[in-house]
Amino acid sequence: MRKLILLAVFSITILATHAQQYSYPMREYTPTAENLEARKEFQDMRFGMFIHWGVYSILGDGEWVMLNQKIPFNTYKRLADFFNPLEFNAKEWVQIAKSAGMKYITITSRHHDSFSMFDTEASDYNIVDATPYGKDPLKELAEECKKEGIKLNFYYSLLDWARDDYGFGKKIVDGVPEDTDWDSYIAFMKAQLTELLTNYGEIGCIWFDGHWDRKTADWRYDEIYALIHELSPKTLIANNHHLTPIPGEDIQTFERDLPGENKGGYSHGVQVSELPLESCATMAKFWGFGLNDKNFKSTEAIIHFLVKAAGKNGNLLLNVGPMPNGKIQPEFIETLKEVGDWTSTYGETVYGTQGNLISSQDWGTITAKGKELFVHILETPGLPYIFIPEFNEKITSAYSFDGNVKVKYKQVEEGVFIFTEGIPANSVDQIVKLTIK
Ligand code: FHN
Repeated sequence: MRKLILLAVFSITILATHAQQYSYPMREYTPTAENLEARKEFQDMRFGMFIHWGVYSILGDGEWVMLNQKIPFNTYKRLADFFNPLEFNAKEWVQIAKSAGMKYITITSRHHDSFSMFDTEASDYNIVDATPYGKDPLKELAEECKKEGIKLNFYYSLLDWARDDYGFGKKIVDGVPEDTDWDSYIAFMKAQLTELLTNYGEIGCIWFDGHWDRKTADWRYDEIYALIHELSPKTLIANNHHLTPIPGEDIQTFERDLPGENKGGYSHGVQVSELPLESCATMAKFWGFGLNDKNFKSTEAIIHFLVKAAGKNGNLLLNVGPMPNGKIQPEFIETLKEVGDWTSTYGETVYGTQGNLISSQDWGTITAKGKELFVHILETPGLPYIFIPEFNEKITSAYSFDGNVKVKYKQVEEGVFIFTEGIPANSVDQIVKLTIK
């Protein structure tokens, strides 16, 4: 009996954790026509570059180094004195992203360590005022992105490990951290967001992170989201809070996971919404530069992630953590070049496509553009065919991706068999083009 009661309590706790949502009133949100248009553009892009860059890169131990190595902020903040990324070249970064087939860049404007990577009046702890570098790399990046037709988005941390008005670690009472000036912190964020949305041209998205540090706080999203949508109606709002979206948001994020999955452990009980979806992932272990981080993902793994995300109607935001000198490490450049070789040939099977045609299959997934379907065979099944379950559309033709080989198929009530014999070998992704009626 005792066991049963414990089990019941445990299950209720789990359910309660799963069901945890933002519990403060939010204004009703009706996106404008231009916002809806921007969402569509965002979805069509499918592939973006995430950039985690800050003073932490100097220590080469990821972006959480201050907390992980228990470095007091007063010591940590001196890193700014040696941050002089003279080799930063926005042109180079944008070319790396572009030639990988990435269509947008999302860069950390301020991470949890409180350091602003842009010229801001709201805090002295920023790259222009506190470093020997003394320049604003986001300005350069914004100009270069505009020139090259790459959308620029800003990551913005809600969590701040250093500011008194945030009061990291303080208890939350009635939505507010004890003994802090929460109003001042909210005003600070609004001031920075206003700068980010007025000084850098058109910004595709503000990508919030850190909510999970204070699940019961009143983040005043009603005010913050309204400010963003008023200042720039086209700018989309994403919040990596690991919850089902809150009214006012335009994108749903999934960290180290595909939509609807929870392999990364951040998406417990999260419902997949109707909003544009985006999965973010690292190329090694850390987001910020890791000198000894050799857990590199293979080119194939990255392509599979991109294809599977598209198959679930989502984007992939793939991260690089540039080095303290401003360069992207050669291992990442090499892999991204290989990814670019793939996207330059097969990109049309992910950009501007629709997903969610079938449930996840061991062999791969399907993406679609109108009446044209791309069957991505990512794992060869060891059988002369793959089976697409619950597929009732009438197929009128089936060809290998290059159009040279007619592919055999058989439609039955339960789905369709695609016979793989004769399809050109491709160890990464064998693509079959189906046309449906
Ligand atoms: O703590 C951050 C982490 O440093 C990184 O920025 C990732 C990116 O999704 N988000 C947080 C963890 O959820």
